[in-house]
This record gives sequence, C-alpha cells and structure tokens, in this order.
Amino acid sequence: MHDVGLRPRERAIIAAVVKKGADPEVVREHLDELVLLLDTAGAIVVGRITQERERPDISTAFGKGKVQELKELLELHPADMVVFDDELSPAQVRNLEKELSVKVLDRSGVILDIFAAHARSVEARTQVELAQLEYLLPRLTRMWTHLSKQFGGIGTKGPGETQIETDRRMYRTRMQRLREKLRDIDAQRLVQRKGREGLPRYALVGYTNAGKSSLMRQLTQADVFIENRLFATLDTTVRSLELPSGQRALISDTVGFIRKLPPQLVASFRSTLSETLEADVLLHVVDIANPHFRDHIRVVEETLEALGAQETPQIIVFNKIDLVTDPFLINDAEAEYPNCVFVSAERGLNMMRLLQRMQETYDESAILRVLEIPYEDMRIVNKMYEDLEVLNRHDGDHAIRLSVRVPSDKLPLFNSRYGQYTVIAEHPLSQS
Ligand SMILES: Nc1nc2c(ncn2[C@@H]2O[C@H](COP(=O)(O)OP(=O)(O)OP(=O)(O)O)[C@@H](O)[C@H]2O)c(=O)[nH]1
Ligand SMILES: [Mg+2]
Repeated sequence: MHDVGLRPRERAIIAAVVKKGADPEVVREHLDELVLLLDTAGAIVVGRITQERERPDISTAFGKGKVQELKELLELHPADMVVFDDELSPAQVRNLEKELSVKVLDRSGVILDIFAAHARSVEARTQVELAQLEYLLPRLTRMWTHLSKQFGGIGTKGPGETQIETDRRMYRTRMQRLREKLRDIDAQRLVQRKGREGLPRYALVGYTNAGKSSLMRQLTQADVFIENRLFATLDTTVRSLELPSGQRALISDTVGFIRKLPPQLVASFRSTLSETLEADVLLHVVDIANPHFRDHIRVVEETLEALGAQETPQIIVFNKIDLVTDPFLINDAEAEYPNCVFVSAERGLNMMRLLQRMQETYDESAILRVLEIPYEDMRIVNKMYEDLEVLNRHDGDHAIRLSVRVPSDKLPLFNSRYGQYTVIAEHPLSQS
C-alpha cells in the first residue's frame, strides 16, 4: 500500500475556500463532514479556517494575507498538517508546504487514505493502490522534497530530479501491472456471473453510512460488515432473495458515495460498481435522520450520472425512520420523491412493503414482448437467452415463439438487434 500521508492520531487544521455569499450552514456541514473523514482516518482536528473568494488562488489556494493568518493559527494550535476541503493542484500543495512547514493534504488524499486502510480483498486493495498511484504521480516532486529533507539533501536539485524520474518510471510500471491484475479479476467475475443470468437484479446505492449493508443483511441474512463509520464497505457482495411473487432475485451491496469522491477512485472502482451499473432497479438508500439528506441524494445522483446509471429505475429507500421525531418530515419527503419507501433496516420495519415495491418497480420497468423466430435463426434464439430474460418458449411447427422481458431503457437496443422479427404481442409486464 502506498501512503498518501496520514498517520493515526495526527493533529490537523482544516481549511476551505468558500464562494462569496455561500450559505454558512452549508459551509459548516461540509467542514463537519471533513472532520468526520479525518476522524475515520484517525486524525484529530484542532482548528478550522475559511476564506471567501470567487475561486482558489492559483498558487496557494488562500490569498497572501490568509496564508499568513493560517501560519499564526498553526503557532497557536500546533498541528501536523493542514487539510483543504478543496482539490489542490500539486503546485498549490508544494507552495503551501513551503510556506507553512507542515504537511498539506486535500480531501481526496484523506479519502484515499481511508480506502487504503479499509481495503481487504485483493480486488479492493488493487483498485485503491491504483487510485493512490494515479493521485501521487503528479505530486511526486513533493514526495522527493520530503525525502531530500529527511536525508539532508536540500540543494541537491540535480540528483533529486533524476530520482523523481526513476520514481515516476517505477510508478508507471507498477500501475501497468495493477491494471492487468484488475483485468484478470474482471474476467473471473464474468465467469461467476454466467450462472446468474435471467434473474432480476437490484443494487443498493447511496451515501456512505446510509445503511446499505444493514438493509442487505435484513433482506438476505447475509453476514456483511456493518459499522458506524464512513466507507465500511469497499467490496461488492451479491446475495439472492425471494420477491413476494416467489421469484428469486439478486441484490448487491457496494461502496458508498460521498461529496467530491476522488475521480481516481471512481475510475478504478468502475468494475466493482459494474453490478450497480447492470442492475434492473437501484435501491437508493438515504439516511432520512441526517438533516442534510437532500444534499446526499443530489451527490449520489451526480455520481450515478458520472457512471452512466442515471436511467436505471430507482426506488428511494428512506432508512433510519426509527430516529425520525418530526412527523412532517415523512410527509414532505413523500411529496418530494415519487417512488419512495420508508424503512428501518436495523429494526426490520416495512421490509414487506419494500419488497413489494421492488417487485412492482421491476415489473413496470419492462414490457413483455412475444416474438416469432424461424428455426433457421436458432443462433438468434440462443443469443436472446444470453441477452434477456426469456419468460416462455413454445416450439411451433415453423417457428419458435419466445416471450421476453425487455427493459424499457433497452428498447431501442432491442429494436436495432431484433427488429426484423415478427412481434405477436406486447404489453407492460406488470399486467402479465
Ligand atoms: N437507528 C438506525 N441505525 C441504522 C439503521 N440502519 C443502519 N443503521 C446504522 O447506521 C450505521 C451505518 O450502517 P451500514 O449498514 O454500515 O451503512 P452503509 O451504507 O453500508 O455504510 P458504508 O458501507 O460505510 O458506505 C451503522 O451504525 C448501523 O447500525 C436504522 O434503520 N436505524
Ligand atoms: Mg456498507
């Protein structure tokens, strides 16, 4: 594992550039979340500082005067590092470290550190290491300045540069190997998936700590890891469950999202998230007891969009209703979010209602189409079994009659692939 820079029980001052006229309540919430992230990483926050600016200063994020103020704050409350809520460029980090003489990190660096500490499986460890190297590569100069200080090498610029080049090459080679390893893991996953085709697939998604794993356990009795901390889950787990109709279905639990999730992580976790991307219905779990749940919903929507899963039918599962004391909250949420259910994963409240909604949403998300395919196109029949859920088959005298479930969002693709065959009947699946 590569170290992005955090040691347990280190002391930190947190900093943020705030847009002029920003809501102070929102600013506070964002900083509170950074405190929580640092706490999860094992560090203690000893001070906060913000500056109102249209955009961060290109070389030091804060303006000159504010950097001075930050220096004074550091004298008053000694800390091992300053952590910015904003994404910092490698140059900003370098300049700030020079000015402040302490380690400077950004939010992405902290999240990467947490992921590194929580990764267990080979796949998660490989993905996190790749993301870390991608994050570190452009920041290597800074790493070297650290090293050169450590070895008393200040002023040895020439050898330093050579060292950086060597390190960069090493990093690139390592990244290449990690990518190959992930490709192999991906290939294995495809094999594992073969046996599961044709079953309805649900994916739990949501902000970190919303209760996805708790819901997974409640619905399937799976022995998944649950903890009151951020990013408890990093691997995808798939389990089966039974819908009210008696039909078997699959459900997956995976890594949670957060505001400003480092793009390097989203990229390297893409294959872990493939269960999510291929699901028929998303269960978007929301901690309704969190006063900022609307922001969390927005962040999750944005992340789903970045992954290309925004079209998948979705149920908003408001969780932790056992903690809700305001009776209007549920009414308001219900009016605001059309397809939603209120549950408590921990207490097992409203599980049957959720399962029913899961069934309905799945049925409504598709049409039933009956097609006739001539025997000479047997190849196509086989392909359909691979592509789609075949609900019924009748081998007639001249043709094979197949009833297939076509997800609404896949209809154009279906038409382009199988449009030439005669459609005998078609209706919404929920009426079949
Ligand atoms: N009161 C209450 N607490 C809950 C409920 N569901 C989950 N929790 C708690 O919320 C915390 C987070 O639960 P998890 O199931 O680990 O959440 P997660 O969404 O999987 O979180 P990550 O994997 O970290 O993204 C735990 O402390 C759970 O015990 C609920 O219905 N009511
Ligand atoms: Mg979890």
